[in-house]
Amino acid sequence: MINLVLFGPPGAGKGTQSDLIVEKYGLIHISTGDLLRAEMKAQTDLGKVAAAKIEKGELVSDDIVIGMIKNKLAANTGAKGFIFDGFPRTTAQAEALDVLLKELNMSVSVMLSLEVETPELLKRLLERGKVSGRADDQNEDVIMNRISVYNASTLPVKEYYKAQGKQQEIKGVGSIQEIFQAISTECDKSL
Ligand code: B4P
Repeated sequence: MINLVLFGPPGAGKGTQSDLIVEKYGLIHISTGDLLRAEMKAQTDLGKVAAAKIEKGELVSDDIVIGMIKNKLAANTGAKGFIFDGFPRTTAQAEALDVLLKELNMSVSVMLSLEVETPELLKRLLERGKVSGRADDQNEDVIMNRISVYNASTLPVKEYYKAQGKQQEIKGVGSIQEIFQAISTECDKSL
């Protein structure tokens, strides 16, 4: 059983690396960004609330995302483990994840933090915006706000896992395979 938190600023490569990790380790991938975009596409009430935040580059409320995680965990009992992509993004979310996992006799195994500087993040997201159709990737002001929100509200999550001795930094610049190799080395230690 391995429960991995994949952490990093917007555009650090979380989604990209998650796909490779799922393929190698057979974990269940939970991306709060993907879950929120699915709600937006289906135009649910939750999706409409999320869209108002995401369009501005702000975080969706803790209650909403914690509820989504709870549902995903309940729907996947018997999994070999989970990869949490883009969650937790606040200390309150990190605390809630610990409680939810404890109820299931599980815990976070390791938190891997992808390290990438702001100019590279901006470049990657604007590039993705040209092909993804994601409105939040097409506007430089929105991207910069996402990075500011990351620095103010999400970076403290690193300290939360550091205090638990679970945080590991991974250089997020280089080829996708090189970065995956570094991630695999850390995952193997937790197996
Ligand atoms: P997310 O979907 O999590 O989006 P993201 O952090 O912006 O980026 P993502 O993780 O998908 O990008 P990646 O690094 O893989 O969140 C979207 C929004 O939803 C948030 O802004 C927030 O409003 C809301 N939300 C989500 N979770 C929430 C939570 N827990 N609480 C509150 N709100 C929440 O890749 C980026 C690009 O870089 C790709 O195009 C990729 O091809 C490229 N790339 C990857 N690796 C590369 C490499 N090594 N070299 C060059 N390019 C690379």
